[in-house]
Amino acid sequence: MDDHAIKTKEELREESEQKAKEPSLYKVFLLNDDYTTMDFVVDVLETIFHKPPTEATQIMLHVHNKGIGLCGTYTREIAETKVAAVHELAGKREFPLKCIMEKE
Ligand code: TYC
Repeated sequence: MDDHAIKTKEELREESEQKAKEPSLYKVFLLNDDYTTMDFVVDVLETIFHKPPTEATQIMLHVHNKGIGLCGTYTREIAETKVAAVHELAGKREFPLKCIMEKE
């Protein structure tokens, strides 16, 4: 909408409704590396991202072959929690696995 136009009551109501009902979404990705085991990545996708075994394996292989892969889309707090959980679990096992989030 043109910034200089005066908004109708309906436009203002729609805007505030949208703000209240539609939080921003974030994509969470895993990155490939040479050291993290395939089994561990599949485990991460099953336990942290709740992927069924077959899909977890497909995503892991996609990351292995392409360098990056989508694990899921979440609201900001959930995405932040997933990223932290991946890094915490990987750190415990001394794997350099990286997980990033990007606003949609
Ligand atoms: N490239 C790793 C290997 O060959 C496997 C791997 C897959 C690592 C996905 C990280 O996000 C990753 N062991």
